Amino acid sequence: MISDGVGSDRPHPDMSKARLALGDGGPLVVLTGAGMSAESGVPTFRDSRTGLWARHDPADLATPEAWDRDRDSVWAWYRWRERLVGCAEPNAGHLAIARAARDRSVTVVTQNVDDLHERAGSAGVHHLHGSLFAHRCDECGAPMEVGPPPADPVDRLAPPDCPRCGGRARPGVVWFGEMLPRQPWDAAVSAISAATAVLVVGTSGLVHPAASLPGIAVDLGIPVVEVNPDPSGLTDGVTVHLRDTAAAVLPTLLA
Ligand code: BV8
Ligand code: ZN
Repeated sequence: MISDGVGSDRPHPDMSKARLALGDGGPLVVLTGAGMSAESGVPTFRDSRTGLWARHDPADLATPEAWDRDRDSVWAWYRWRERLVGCAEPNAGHLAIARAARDRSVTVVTQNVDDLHERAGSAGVHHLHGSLFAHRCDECGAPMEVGPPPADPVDRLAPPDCPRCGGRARPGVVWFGEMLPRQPWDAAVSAISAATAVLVVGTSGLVHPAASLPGIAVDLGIPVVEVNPDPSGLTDGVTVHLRDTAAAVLPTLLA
């Protein structure tokens, strides 16, 4: 559907081309970015700032430098994001991706650190940039239970101590300047190499190395369909660009 603001349900002019490109049977890889969760109310990295987000630039805070400089602010920001995601629900796009796995092999590879794909029913999700809910000790690396985030946003909060070594908890995400974990990356590359189609949803294509994944498919001659209301760094190279939002088009695209 074209989300032209008047609720029209005219099929998207490129929908049949996109459905043809995805085919109807072979293994599908779905690569998602922050735009996938936008319609669940989770802000993207580059859209207008709201709430606590207003005072923080994610690209600045999601770094080891910010963590070394002001650990309590960074920890508070991540706990606020956990709370925000905990109050969010998977949107129609997440649900459509989960449903598609009933009829074909679907591998979800996400840059997102939320759990909305899992809560929509997708299994085996590969998190290239880690997870908001995988806290670990900054010293010995042991997974840590840190309890629920505070009910109200706070500007500063001290991360708890590791019961094993006395180190401090850190968020289980990959910061800018940190290497990606091998397992999800290798899984993503091998899934793409074996795919008959790749669907890219809600990413600006600016963050590497994740942004290089669709290019692997393009180089292999595998059709790539992009869903994004705006052009991205990937758009020039994809087979079809559906200029619309995830929740608006995925239920039809993957039906
Ligand atoms: C690495 C977890 C090797 C944290 C994230 C200089 C020094 C060091 C590194 C670099 C450097 N220069 C470049 C680099 C590499 C760097 C990088 O790519 N930087 C960019 C900014 C230039 N990458 C790294 O550092 C990576 N590691 O390279 O290691 C290395 C090591 C040392 C030195 C050199 C190299 C690690 C990157 C991982 C960072 N962590 N997340 C956290 O969440 O707090 S990345 C973060 O950005 C999120 O995961 C997010 O998903 C991701 C990418 O953003 P997008 O998902 O694309 O989101 P964005 O907001 O940008 O776009 C949203 C899109 O959705 C838009 O296009 C919009 O139009 C669309 N949209 C909006 N609404 C909807 C929609 N689409 C559909 N439906 C809608 N409703
Ligand atoms: Zn420890």
